[in-house]
Amino acid sequence: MKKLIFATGNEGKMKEVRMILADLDVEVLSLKEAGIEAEAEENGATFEENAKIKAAEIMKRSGEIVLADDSGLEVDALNKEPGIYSARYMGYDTSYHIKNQNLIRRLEGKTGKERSARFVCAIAAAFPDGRVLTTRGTMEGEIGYEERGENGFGYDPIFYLPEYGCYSGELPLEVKNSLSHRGKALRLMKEELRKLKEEL
Ligand code: ITT
Repeated sequence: MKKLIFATGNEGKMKEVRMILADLDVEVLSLKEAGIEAEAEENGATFEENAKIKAAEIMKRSGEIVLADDSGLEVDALNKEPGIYSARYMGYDTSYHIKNQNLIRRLEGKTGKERSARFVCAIAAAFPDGRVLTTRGTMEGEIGYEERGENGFGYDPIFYLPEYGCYSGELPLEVKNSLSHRGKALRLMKEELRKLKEEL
């Protein structure tokens, strides 16, 4: 295995992924770098299904080993919304400031554990011989009362980590990667890839 494609159009994810996979000794290409434009339609019912759909579609088109992530925010008091619809919540083109303010408003009157939430990430790897692997990671926290921090992307500014006394948007990238749903899922996948490395 000399190279792999990470199938995302999300620059925030790509930055995290590059750092986490840096020690795998494999060239990690974004879709853009691989010269692939369109993305697969994410019509699965779970994070894993969507990650598999994305990875398999791009693997078919490129013939390379492809990793994809499907991730999102589950808010317990909102029946795990926005969940697999996190990117689509209130519309793809709606700013995260508006999405974040909306979630804060929907939790008005709730305190402490009633604000519990988690980030979930499923990573799928699709191989040219048809094999597909998936891993999952989560990061537990609470929806905060305001937006804080300039780091990260998406819902990071409202994701409060009680154990650390700060918001995900305030974490430097290395620290977020060491705690995050994506960091956990991707490190598990990295171990799987290491086992297969000689074979591929
Ligand atoms: P790709 O499908 O191209 O990878 P996307 O942004 O559409 O990019 P997803 O379908 O996996 O990705 O949607 C995940 C959404 O969940 C993402 O856009 C954020 O809104 C949110 N999200 C996931 N991980 C996050 C993180 O680490 N920090 C903040 N928000 C996150």
